[in-house]
Amino acid sequence: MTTIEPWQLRAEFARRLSEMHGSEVPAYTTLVDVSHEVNADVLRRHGADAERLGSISRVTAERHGAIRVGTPAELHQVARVFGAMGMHPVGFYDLRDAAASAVPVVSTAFRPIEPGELARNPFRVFTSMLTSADPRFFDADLRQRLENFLARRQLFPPELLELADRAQRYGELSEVDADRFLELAVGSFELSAEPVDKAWYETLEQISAVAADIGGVTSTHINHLTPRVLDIDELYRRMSARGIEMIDAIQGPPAWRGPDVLLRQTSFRALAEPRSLRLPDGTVTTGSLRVRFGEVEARGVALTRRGRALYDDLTGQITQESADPDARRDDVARAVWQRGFPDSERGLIEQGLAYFTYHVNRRSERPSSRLRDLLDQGVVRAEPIVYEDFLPASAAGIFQSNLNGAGTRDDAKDAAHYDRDWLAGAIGREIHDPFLLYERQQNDSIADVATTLGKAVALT
Ligand code: OOG
Ligand code: NI
Repeated sequence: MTTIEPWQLRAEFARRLSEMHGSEVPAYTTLVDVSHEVNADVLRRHGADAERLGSISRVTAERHGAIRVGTPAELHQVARVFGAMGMHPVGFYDLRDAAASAVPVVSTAFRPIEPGELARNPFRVFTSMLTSADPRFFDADLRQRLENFLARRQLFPPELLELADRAQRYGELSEVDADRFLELAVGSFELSAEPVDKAWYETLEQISAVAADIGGVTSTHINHLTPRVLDIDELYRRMSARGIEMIDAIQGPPAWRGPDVLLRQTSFRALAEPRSLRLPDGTVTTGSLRVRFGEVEARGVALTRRGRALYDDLTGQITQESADPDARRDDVARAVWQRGFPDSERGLIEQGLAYFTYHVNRRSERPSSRLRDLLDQGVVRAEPIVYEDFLPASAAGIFQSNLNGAGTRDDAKDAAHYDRDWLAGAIGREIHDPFLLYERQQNDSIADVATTLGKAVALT
C-alpha cells in the first residue's frame, strides 16, 4: 500500500491551497504569474548566481501563508494540523507594539526545521492569535463577549484533527486518508459563505480591523499566500505598471549593492470581496469586506544575533534620518547601509553577522585549523543559509498598510503579558528559536568539514 509522508502532505497542501486561493482571489494568480516572469528573467541574466539562495525549482514552488485565529485552543488545533505536515512552530512575534495601529495579535510561524525537509518543500504559515486578554484593546465586557463567541465556534472538523493526530503518530497516512486530510485541511481555510453578523463585526472593527477579521466571523481563512521572487524591486514596478495598487514601500532591508539579507516584502492592497452580511433585523444582504491582500517576498541570508542587532540598529538610523523632509527614504536607506553593513559575503563571515554552511572543495596536505584560511586557499567554500523566518517590524508594516482606520488602543492600561514560553505552554509544544536552528546547521557543516579534512577546524 502506498503511504504518504509528511513532506508530501505539505507539498500537496501548499499546491491545493494555492489553487483554491487563486480561484478566490484572482489578483493572487497575477502576482504568481508576474513573479514567475521576473524569476525567469533573473535566471537568464545571472545564471547560476541567481540560485545561490535556493534552486529555481524550490523558489518557484515556495510560498508562505498567513492565517489568524482567536484563542490558544484554536492555535493548539492549528499546531496539530500543521504538525501532521512536518511543520513546527518557530519564533515568537509580538505585533502589538511593533505596529502604530491597533494590531492585537501575537504570532509564530509553522515550518519545516530540518535542512532536508526545507529542501523538499519549505512551505510555512505565519500564524497569529488574537490577544483578547489585553485590556489596552478589549475592556472586560467586550473581552467576555469575544471569548464567548470564540468558544462557540469550531474552525476544524474533528475528523481532520483525528487524521492529523494519526499522521503524527505513525509519520504517514494511507493514500485515502491523506486525500481526505488534504480536502478537509484546505476546506478549513476557504472563505466561508456563512453570513457575518454586521453589528458584531463593526463593534470589533472600531477597535481593530484585525480583531474583526478574527473574532467577528465563525471561521478562519487564508489571508494571503506569498510567492517568492528573485528581484522584488522589478516585481513592484511590473505590478504597478499593470495598474495594481501596491503599498507605499518594500519592507525590510533596502535595495543595495551588497548581499541580500533576511527578508524583503511588499503587498498589494486588500481588495473588496463580496461577503454575506446579517443585519440586526435578521435579513441577509451582500456587502463587501476588505481584508485579504496579496504579498510577495525576496529572501536573503539568515543573520546571527549580532547581525540582527546591526540590522535593527541601521533600521533605526534610517527612520531617524528620513524624518528630514528633504530626505528620500530609499536614498537614506541605501546610504546608511553602505556606511554600516559589509557589502560582501566574506565581510559578513569575518564579522560574524550571517550564517553559512561550509563545504570541502578539495583535500589539502596540511590543512589549517582556521576556516578563514581554508576559504582563502579555496579548500573550503561557504554557502549562505537562507532566512526561513519573518520580521516583526515588516509583519506589522504589512498588517498596518492594509488597515483603513488606525483602530483604538488605550495606552493608559497595562499590556497583558504574552511571551514565547506562554505560547509554548498554550499549545503544548516547544517553540523553536530560529537562531539556534541556523546555528546548528552551520555547526553541523563545520563538523563535516573537520571530519573530511581529518582535523579540528573553527570559524575564528
Ligand atoms: C500576517 C501579516 C504578516 C508577513 O509575511 O510578515 C505577514 C497577517 O496579515 O495575518 O504575513
Ligand atoms: Ni505574509
